[in-house]
Amino acid sequence: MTPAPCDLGNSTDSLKNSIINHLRFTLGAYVESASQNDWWVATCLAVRDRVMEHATKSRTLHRQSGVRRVHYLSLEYLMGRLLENNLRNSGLYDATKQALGEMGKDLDVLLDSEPDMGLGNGGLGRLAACFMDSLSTVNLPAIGYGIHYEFGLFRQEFVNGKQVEHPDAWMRDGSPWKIARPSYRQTVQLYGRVVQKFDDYGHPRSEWIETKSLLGLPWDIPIVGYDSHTVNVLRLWQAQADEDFNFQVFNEGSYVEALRDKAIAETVSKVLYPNDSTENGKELRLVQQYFFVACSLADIVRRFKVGYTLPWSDFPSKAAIQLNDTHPAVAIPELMRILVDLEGLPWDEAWAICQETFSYTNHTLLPEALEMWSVGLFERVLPRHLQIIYRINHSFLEGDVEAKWPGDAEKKRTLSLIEERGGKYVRMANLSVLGSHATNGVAALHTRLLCERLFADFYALYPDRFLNLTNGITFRRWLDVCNPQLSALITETIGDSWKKDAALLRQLDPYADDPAFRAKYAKIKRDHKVVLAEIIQEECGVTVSPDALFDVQIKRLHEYKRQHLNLLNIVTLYREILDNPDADFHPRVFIFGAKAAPGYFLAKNIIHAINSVAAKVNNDPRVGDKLKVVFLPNYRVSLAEKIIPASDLSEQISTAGKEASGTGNMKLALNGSLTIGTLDGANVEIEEEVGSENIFIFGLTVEEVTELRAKGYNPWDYYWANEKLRNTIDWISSDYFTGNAEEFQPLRQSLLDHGDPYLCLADYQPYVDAQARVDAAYKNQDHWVKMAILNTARVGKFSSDRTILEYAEKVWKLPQVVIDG
Ligand code: 9GP
Repeated sequence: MTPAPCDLGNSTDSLKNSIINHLRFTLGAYVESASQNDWWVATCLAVRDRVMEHATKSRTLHRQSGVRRVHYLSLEYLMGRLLENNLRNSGLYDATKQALGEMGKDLDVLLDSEPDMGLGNGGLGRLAACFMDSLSTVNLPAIGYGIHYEFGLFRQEFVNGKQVEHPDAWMRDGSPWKIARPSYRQTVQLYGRVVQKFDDYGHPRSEWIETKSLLGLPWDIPIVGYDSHTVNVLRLWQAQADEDFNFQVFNEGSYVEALRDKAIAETVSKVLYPNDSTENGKELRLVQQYFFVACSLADIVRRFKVGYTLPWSDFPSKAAIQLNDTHPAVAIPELMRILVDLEGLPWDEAWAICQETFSYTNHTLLPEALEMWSVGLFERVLPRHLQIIYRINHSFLEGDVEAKWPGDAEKKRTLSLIEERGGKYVRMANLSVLGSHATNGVAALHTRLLCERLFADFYALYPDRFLNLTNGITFRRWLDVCNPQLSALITETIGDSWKKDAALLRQLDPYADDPAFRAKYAKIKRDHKVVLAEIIQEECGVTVSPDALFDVQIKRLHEYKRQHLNLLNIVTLYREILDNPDADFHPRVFIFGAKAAPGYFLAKNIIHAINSVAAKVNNDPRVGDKLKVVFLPNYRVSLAEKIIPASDLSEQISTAGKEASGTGNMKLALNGSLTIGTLDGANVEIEEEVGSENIFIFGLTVEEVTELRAKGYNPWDYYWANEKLRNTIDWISSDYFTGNAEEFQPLRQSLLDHGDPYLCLADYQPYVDAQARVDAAYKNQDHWVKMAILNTARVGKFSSDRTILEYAEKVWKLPQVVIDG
């Protein structure tokens, strides 16, 4: 029997019906008395119903046509809120707003009540979220795989200016976006030992026995593309015990103990590690990585086997697997284990399949962020995988390395998958490069440094395997959703095709000279600043003027990102204002948003220092409105969406060579915030695009940094040579700001006694000078707005649609598959 079709139309009436039906039948609520949360859930479900149809269609068509799919493996997805994005991408925004309006509900209020899905730390996780959006938008068959963390990135609060962390229970009340898929549950093995068995023909085979097992329950989140009917899914694995209950222990009379194993198993997907540069050495982290990788690979293999009887050599033509950083690198030995131990393939054949299947993106050059696992720990958790890694390593060193550099022990030492100095460690970055057919960096400069420095020997061996794929952002969320007013102005001026082809934004270029357009553009910026001023008042209790220059640094708190360099400039300005109250200085609000890893002591000291300086400056009557400093607590995607459209100046001031790309720099430039930045990461390409006259570049280049270090960098030389700098550092580390001169000694020591590892002192004066250029430029508002417009017009290159299409063409060799409406 064919069921009667349900009304899933896009009209206002049809949406109204769906929302009411969900209120009544899914939530059991009366329309008259439903809570705000009920309305939000019912609205999400009404949208989800319409999207699921396309998700099923996409999956079916991808399966039937047998096309290659990409599987994006990432430990983090920083999705933010989904409702508005889904409404705008699917074209349901206006009808839904009206439907709710007719029922006396304000869509904006509902949108603002959605908790952020913060399953990531920063750039890497947000990039994965942008990529998911683009994959659906450009009609590529894709599945994202990750972990269903019960707690996302911690919620940050400031107590007396210091960071305090709280758990982020983002789905305490459930989430209407996720759908359980119990029929695709997987079992994962861990620990145990390996024995060798022989088959009837005397062929040896390894068996992993006496393991502990864990279940992985998949949750699917549909990913709606813009103006496309492709709906891919993000599949997140939740860890479960394979037996809910230990009956033996229960029968022995211990009810609570009987649930112990269940609780232990569930910790695996409990919480996201809150460090954006890895948590080396933690057993639970390794278990998390293997858990989600094993579930995902089993799922990919299951799909490969369903309906086909293809030879394994066809596997890469059906499945591309992208490793988002080294976090999922254990997928390489896992696929080898599946192919060799479970499927009985010869080693060399399996290895060829692996290399053809995997590709790897490197996101950092920071040595402390390059993952290494102690061999002892690895062997205990994944004994068979360690054996496989040893064998891969042996074939590699005695094969390609020996052939290229015969008898060169030093080359073998640097290229080995095992670090041997100071204990034995598995090098996940080397494993990722070796097990993949393509390794990419995320900005041109970063890729050059990968090839010249981090992976120089691999590059010498396999030059064709390296390529650059500059990062991007989705212009839907980072313009259409977060700045609908600017999006509307652009559409009114050049049409709406830019939403799918961002290069078309260049058509705005001539409008920079049009006074009427400039006035509209400037008004939109000012309106956003008024809104942000209200948020600042509410969150920080500080009154700021929307006519001040809003100077924004929003990103993770890390020494290499140099929030403390920003602070040095602020304190310098503070002194100048006190010394010279009549100086012609345009009022400025310095706005920070940043979380520090809970165990990162110096980063927390910097947050405290900024908050303490802020408290003094903001309450100093001699300063008045000229200078304000605010640190908005709990920086997250939804807060970024409010700050970015209101920003005038974007701080991208990392030490050259340290920021792989950055993506906040792209979001801010797109929204007409001019960059003050070093020649680092994607700043280099932003300058190329917007023109050097529309950006404020300063500081040491990568080459100059290397030269300076080679000469022997001594921060004391800068300290003694520059009185302003000396006064600034001494003032911060006095008792002036907190009443306790000890408070910021860690910061002072890092800048002086510990050698200033990120060269703040070397870049101090060039930075202060660049800030003076900014001040002068801002005074000519007409010209400033022109520069802002040119930033919006010229950053089309940084659309993640472009990035994803490059991955599809150059790495995954993926066809676009258009799904009919
Ligand atoms: O630090 C990089 C950042 O520069 C880049 O934009 C982002 C996305 O590629 O990745 C960050 N790296 C990490 O979060 C950890 O490797």
